[in-house]
Amino acid sequence: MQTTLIILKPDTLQRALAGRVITRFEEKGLQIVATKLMRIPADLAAKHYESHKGKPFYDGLVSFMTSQPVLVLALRGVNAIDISRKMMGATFGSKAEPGTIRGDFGMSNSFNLIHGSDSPEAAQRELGLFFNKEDILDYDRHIDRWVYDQRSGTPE
Ligand code: 3AN
Repeated sequence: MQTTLIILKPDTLQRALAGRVITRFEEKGLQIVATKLMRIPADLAAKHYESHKGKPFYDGLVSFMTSQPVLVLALRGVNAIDISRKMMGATFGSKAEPGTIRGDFGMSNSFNLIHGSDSPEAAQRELGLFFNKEDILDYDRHIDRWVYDQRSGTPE
C-alpha cells in the first residue's frame, strides 16, 4: 500500500470541481485517509516547491498556490502514486490526454488543477509537510474486499 499527497489547487475550488475530482479517485478505488481545507502559507509553499526555486515559473506558481484555499488529501491504495499521477495527466492542461483530470477539466498551463506526489520519497516528504501523523487515519473500508482481490492474503 502507498499513500500519496494530492492537492486540489485554487482553480479546482474556484471552479467548483472539487467534488468531481474526488469522485474520480473514489470511483477508481483509492481510499481517502486525510483531508485538509487550507490556505497555504507562503513558507509552506516555498518548502513544497523548493526543487523549482529559481525556475521562471516559480514566483507565479507560489503566488497562485497561496492565492486562495486548496483542498489537501492523502489517498491510499496499491500503487497509489503512479495510479493517481496517470489519472491527473500531463502537467499542462493544453497537452493532457482526454480522460485525465487535467485533460478533461483544464485549458491552462499554469492553472493545472491538481498536484500529486511523483515518487515514494516525494510522497513521504510532502505528507510530512501538510499533515501530522495523527491526521492520517488507518481504517478498514467495507468495499476493499471487492476493490482488490485479497484471496491470497495480499491485495491484488
Ligand atoms: P507536475 O505537477 O505534473 O508533477 P512538475 O512537478 O514538473 O509538474 O511542476 C510542478 C508544478 O509547477 C506544476 N504542477 C505546474 O503547476 C508548475 N509548472 C511546471 N512547469 C511549468 C511551466 N513551464 N509554466 C508554468 N507552470 C509550470
